[in-house]
Amino acid sequence: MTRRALITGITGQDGSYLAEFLLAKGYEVHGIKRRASQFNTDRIDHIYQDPHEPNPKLKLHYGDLTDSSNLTRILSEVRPDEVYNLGAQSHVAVSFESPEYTADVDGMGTLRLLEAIRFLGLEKTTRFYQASTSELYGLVQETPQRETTPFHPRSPYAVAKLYSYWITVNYREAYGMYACNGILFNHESPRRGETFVTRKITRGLSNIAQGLEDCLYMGNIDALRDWGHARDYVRMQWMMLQQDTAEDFVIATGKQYSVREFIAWSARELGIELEFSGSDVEETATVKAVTSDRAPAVKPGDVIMRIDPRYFRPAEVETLLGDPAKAKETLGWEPEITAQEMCAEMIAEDLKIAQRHALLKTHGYDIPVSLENG
Ligand code: NDP
Ligand code: GDR
Repeated sequence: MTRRALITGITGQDGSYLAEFLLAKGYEVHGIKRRASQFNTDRIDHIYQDPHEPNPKLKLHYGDLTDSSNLTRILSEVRPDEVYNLGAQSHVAVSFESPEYTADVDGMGTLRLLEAIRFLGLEKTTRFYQASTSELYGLVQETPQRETTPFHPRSPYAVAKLYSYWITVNYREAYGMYACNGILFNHESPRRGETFVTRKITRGLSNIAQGLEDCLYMGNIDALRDWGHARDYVRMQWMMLQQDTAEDFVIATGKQYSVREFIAWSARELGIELEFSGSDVEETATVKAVTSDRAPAVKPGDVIMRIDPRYFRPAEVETLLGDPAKAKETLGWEPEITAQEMCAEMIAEDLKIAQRHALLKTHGYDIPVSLENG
């Protein structure tokens, strides 16, 4: 029998990798996408199947995590074996600007899905994955962080996700549902949203290398993160739903780097050696040497990174480092892609985009580079 999965957030970074992964395993994949005024399916266009063809394996439904009747209807039509709740307002800084909306989608949205499953009598047959986060640890109580480390969320995003974490545990305990939390540390890829720090850096420096921008403006570059690759992490999301009993798992690499280091790696991938000087809001990164033709627009002495306090957060999560021992011991999961390899892949992709824009510009077609930043 073909297994059926429903993914909320299928148009996002993880949703797109997970959909690819499940299709390759023979699943029929259903995804919830939001109505938008422009196309918003870039990340899944390559796996989209024309609904006019016989038996398409990927089906999209309009919907929203704020709309319980819509969620109930989709669930009753699809009757999935597995639900992956990846949909969220996922930007921590934005959650300080839109706390109520973030609570509605990232907190209440999870409850709406779980209740719809229960209301339809699917609680004994449909397995549920909740996209929990290392942001739950916030002001860290123990290093490295593991499944038993106490939570101390530091943003409206993390507080909303704390509700979702516990409501998932509660439905498991109260109704015997197969429901589990993946407590995922930061994971990135060339498909990462442009305003998360790694993508902002790889995209921004690639643009600078090609003469499309002058300078990258950053927030707290002392922040320390445990970065993995999204492709490795969606594999684990699926593995968590294939066990005999539902449990919660930390998914991380066990290695930690600073945002500053990620900037230096990215620059090096472009053949730019940087020197960091100054401190706090006065810190800058200056080009020391250029060693490849990937960065024709840059020369020694150029200042290509400055600090802009607008990117500081009202409450910061300074350091995160996960301990993935349980995932390794119980499920045999280990990440295959290192943070440095991921950085190289992201630069390669963003450089291609920047080179295309630069080429068009030299031929008189000046496509504005989106300056939205986060
Ligand atoms: P993205 O921001 O790339 O994707 C979020 C997805 O949620 C998009 O498809 C988005 O749709 C959708 N979405 C947003 N609001 C709603 C809504 N109101 N109703 C329905 N769908 C909505 O996130 P990631 O793929 O990086 O992350 C996936 C999940 O994992 C998120 O829940 C995130 O909070 C969590 N997480 C992510 C980590 C990471 O490092 N990436 C780490 C830990 C947890 P649209 O495309 O229309 O905007
Ligand atoms: P995070 O990711 O908040 O950890 O949440 P993000 O990449 O936004 O920030 C990581 C760290 O970098 C610092 N930083 C900046 N961040 C952004 N976005 N822009 C900047 O200019 C900048 N300068 C420094 C941040 O302050 C922070 O310390 C991500 C999201 O995917 C969540 O959905 C997920 O739950 C967590 O990862 C785990």
